[in-house]
This record gives sequence, C-alpha cells and structure tokens, in this order.
Amino acid sequence: MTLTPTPGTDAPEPDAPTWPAEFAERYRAAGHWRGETFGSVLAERAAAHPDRIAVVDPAPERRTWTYRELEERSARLAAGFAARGISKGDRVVLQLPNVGEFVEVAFALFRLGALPVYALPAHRETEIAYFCSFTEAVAYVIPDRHAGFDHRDLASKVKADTPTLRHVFVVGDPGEHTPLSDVPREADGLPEGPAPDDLAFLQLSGGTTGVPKLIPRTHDDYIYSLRGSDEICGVDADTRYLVVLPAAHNFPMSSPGWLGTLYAGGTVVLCPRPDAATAFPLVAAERVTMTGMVPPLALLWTQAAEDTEHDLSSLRLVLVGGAKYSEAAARRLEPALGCRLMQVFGMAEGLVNYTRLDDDDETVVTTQGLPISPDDEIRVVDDADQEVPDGAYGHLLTRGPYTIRGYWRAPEHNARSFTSDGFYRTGDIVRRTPTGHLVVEGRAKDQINRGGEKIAPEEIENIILSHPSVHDVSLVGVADEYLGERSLAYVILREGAEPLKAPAVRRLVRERGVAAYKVPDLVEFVDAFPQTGIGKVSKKGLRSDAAPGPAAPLQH
Ligand code: OOB
Repeated sequence: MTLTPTPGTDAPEPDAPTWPAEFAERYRAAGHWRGETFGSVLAERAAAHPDRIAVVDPAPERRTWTYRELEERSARLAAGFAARGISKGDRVVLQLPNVGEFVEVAFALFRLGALPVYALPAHRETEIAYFCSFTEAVAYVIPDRHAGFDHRDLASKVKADTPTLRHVFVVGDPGEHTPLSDVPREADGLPEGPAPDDLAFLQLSGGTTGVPKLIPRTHDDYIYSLRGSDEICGVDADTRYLVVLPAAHNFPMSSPGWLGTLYAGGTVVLCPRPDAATAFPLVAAERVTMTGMVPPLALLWTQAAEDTEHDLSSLRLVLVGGAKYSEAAARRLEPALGCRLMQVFGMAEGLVNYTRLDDDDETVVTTQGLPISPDDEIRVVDDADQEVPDGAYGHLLTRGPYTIRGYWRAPEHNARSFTSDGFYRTGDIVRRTPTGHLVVEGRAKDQINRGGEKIAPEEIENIILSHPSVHDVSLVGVADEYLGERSLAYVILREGAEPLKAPAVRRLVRERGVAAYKVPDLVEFVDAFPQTGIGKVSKKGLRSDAAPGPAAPLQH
C-alpha cells in the first residue's frame, strides 16, 4: 500500500495518509485487523458452505446465486477484467442500482485489487465526470437505463472527455458500449490479489466542499467494521438482509449491510426500490429478517405497516440512521413493524455507532448509540479543541481502527478535516450520556442532510452563481417534517439584471447534470444576507429567517 514517505526523501506523495505503524500494530495485536481480504473471505465462505444462497435478485425475474456461484462468477469476471487490462490499484467507477451484478462486479474488483469508486444511481454528468477524471478511472460500469434515465448517453459524453477511461461496461442493452456479459469469463489467469492493508475501494463523502471527497478504505479496516457490526446486530448464517437503500452507500453496505451479511454467511436480498409497496411483498416472500433505512423511509414503512396485508413477521431488526430520527417516530416503529429498532449514527469516513439489542427502550429511542469498537477514540470538544465535560455538547472528533486518517489525494482538505494527531473532525455536534451513548444534537459543518442524502451547499451555490443575473447565493437547510431538512436557495440578483424566477434557478441546477436530490427544494430572492459578527454570511441567520426553527439546532 502507499506508505507515508520519510521526510527529506523523494518518495512520491502518498494517495492518502494511513495509520502510523504503532497504531497498525496495536490494531493487529488486538485482533481487529486479521489479515483478511474480501477475496479471501468470499473464497473461505464458498468453501465452507458452497450451496447456501448468498444473493437473491428478485427483479425482473428471481435469480439466486449460491456462495459457490458468487465466488466463481466474481473470480472469472476478475480474470476477464484482467484480460481487458484492468489491474491492481486501477479505479473503476461503479454505478449500478440494487442488482446482482453490483455484488458480482464489486467482488471481481476486490479480487483484482482494483478499486471500485461507488457512485450513487442518482449521480449525473457533473458528479460522474468528476469521479472519472479525478480518480483517473479506467472503467465505468452502468445499467442501460434506470429510473427513466439512460446511463449510456451520459457514459458516452464522459468517455469522450476522460482520456483514462478505456471501458464502459453495461448491464443490459449496451448501446455503443461493451455489455458486461461480453467480458470473457476466464477460468484462470488471475493475478495475485491485494494485501489486507491495501485499499479496497473509494467511498464518497457527504461533503462540505465544491467537489465530493473520496474516502480510501482498506480490506483490514472495513472488514473489521463488518465483523463488529455483525456481532452487535446479531448477524449470522440465518440472517436475510434486505438492501433497500442504494447498495453503494456505506450504511446498507456495512452497517451491517450486504457485506456484513455475506461475511456472516447469510443471504442478501436486493430490493429494486425502497417503497413499502415494493419491499413488503419481498419481506414476506423472502422471509427477510433485517434491513436498514433512513428516517423518512422508516416513517413511510411505519405508516404502511398499519394496514398491510403482507406478512412482516420474519422481520427481527430494522436499523435506522443516516440522519436524525425523531424520538416520536422512533417510538412508533417497533409496535408498527413488530421488530426491534436499532439506531445507527455512522459515516463513510469510518466511525459507526449503534444502539444495542439489549439497551432499554428509552436508550434506543433517545440516543444514536455507542461506537463499534473499544478502540474507537471519541473526543467531544469546544471550538478550541478542548474537551467539554461529559454530558455537554461539543464537536465530535474520532480516530480508531476503521476511521480513515485522510481523504484520497486531498492534502489541503486533510489538514482541515483531521487534527495533527489524526482525529477526524466529523462536523457533528454531539453529547455523551453517562452510559457513553452519543446523542447527535446537530452539525457544525456546512452540509444539508436531506433525509440522509447529503448536499454540500458550495457545490450547488457555485452552479447558481454561474448565472449572469445572480450576484450571490446561499443554500441552507430548513426544517421539514418528513425529510428532517430540505434545501432553500437564497438568491441576491444583480442590480439591473434580467429578472430570474425560482423555476429557472432550479432548472439551471438540474440541467447542469447533478443528482436530483441536490436541486433546491425552495428558492427565495432577497436583497441581502444576514451577516455574522465578522461579516461572513450567517447561515444560521438564514435558517432562522426561513423557518420557525429547524428540527434540531444546526449549530451550537
Ligand atoms: C451515513 O454516512 P454518510 O457518510 O452519508 O454521512 C455521515 C453523516 C454524519 O457525519 C452525520 O452528520 C449524519 O451523516 N448522520 C446522522 C446519523 N447518521 C448519520 N445524523 C444524525 N443521526 C444519525 N443517526 O449517513 C451512515 C454511514 C453508516 C451507517 C449509517 C449512516
């Protein structure tokens, strides 16, 4: 893997900072990092229980793959990718919805040591072009069409502009690209796989800046988070986990998610859409035992469960996280769905907290849980990085055996997002209860959390600012009963400029080709922004102008 160069030598800049040797040794000695890779884990599971069902893809026709089949398919695909010139360390942007091929391609890339870059199905040209060019991706894997959108046209445009991008592989009708099914399924020719401390993939950060940051996760660190999550959530060979959120997101991937389920030898059921009308019949037919979702979806499921005809009695545990889950909503989930609730407060950068199966009900509905690991170090600090007394609110800083030490190729940003001793500045405002459970009170980072989907205001502000009539813009989150927050763009027009209407602002953002969830929900024209004491735009002031008050205070 890339090592931190010794000062004074000409070693190349590492792609990302990694754990100092003494930490790595400690995490190995504690048994957290066990020298496994995703490839070795799948091979072991396939040898131990070849005929167990690993993956169920219900649509459009029910397909199942046993562990042996998944292992063979992904190993052969890995050899086929290798024959096409894809090798260890290469980046491959993976943008597939919840279909079996997602799992197959991910494991093929893991086996090769090529790094999936996990795009969300909602991402559009702006994001994809950035991921491809910034990571110098050699391949891009897409569905033909998904949710009414033709990914092949987008791929053609991106390929024309990205010199490194040699392959576009399509699941379905390929158009002018290569069908994934045409990649030769070689029986041999597999090069040596990655080492356990090599990078396994690049995950996307929610982001606070103009462009998303990439999160480098290793086999060792991520597999440790799977093992810990499995233990906490009681995942075992009988678990049948339904992937309702996009499989590319860290939550349904590893908390405990589809990777945690496969680690334990359970069955992953892929859900093509998250709505109750799609998911409930699948829960019943596949005897689903566990799933994870964001708060707005949990609200919908809770309501829909009241008069459903579908048998949900197989459900044992529903995890809810990604955004603050209101206590009132949390209280309704268990009676409605007839299963245990667990809150999850996690981040793609690493740290994941869960309430525990044996926590009392009050703790489950009022807190966001405890860290996975005894070696997760938690600091709650004031603005000067001084620890606050237990129970007081402060900024959450963390470091540990599965929390990154820096983003990928982002040294300047890393200097701001990490302390000099390697703690990640989460941007979240929390307090700790006497039992050590964390309660998320709000956020200090400039980010909007729209029902679990994260928006970096700067990215959208830059697009709106490019309009000649716009003098200035500020995007803020305002309270929303269902989503927790939605986005509001305050726009100041240039004097004497062509007048602009709200729909045109929204259209400008949409037509720039960004994920639909980033298009401002509301647009308001103002003459001036409220200022803070030092003359900076006060986002807090804007938020309180907009609404009687956000669901939770967003700044302390
Ligand atoms: C998950 O990961 P990301 O990377 O999309 O977002 C992380 C951020 C956190 O820093 C926090 O601001 C917010 O999302 N968040 C929550 C929360 N869970 C995440 N805020 C309040 N309450 C919660 N329960 O969102 C993610 C990753 C793994 C597991 C679960 C969620």
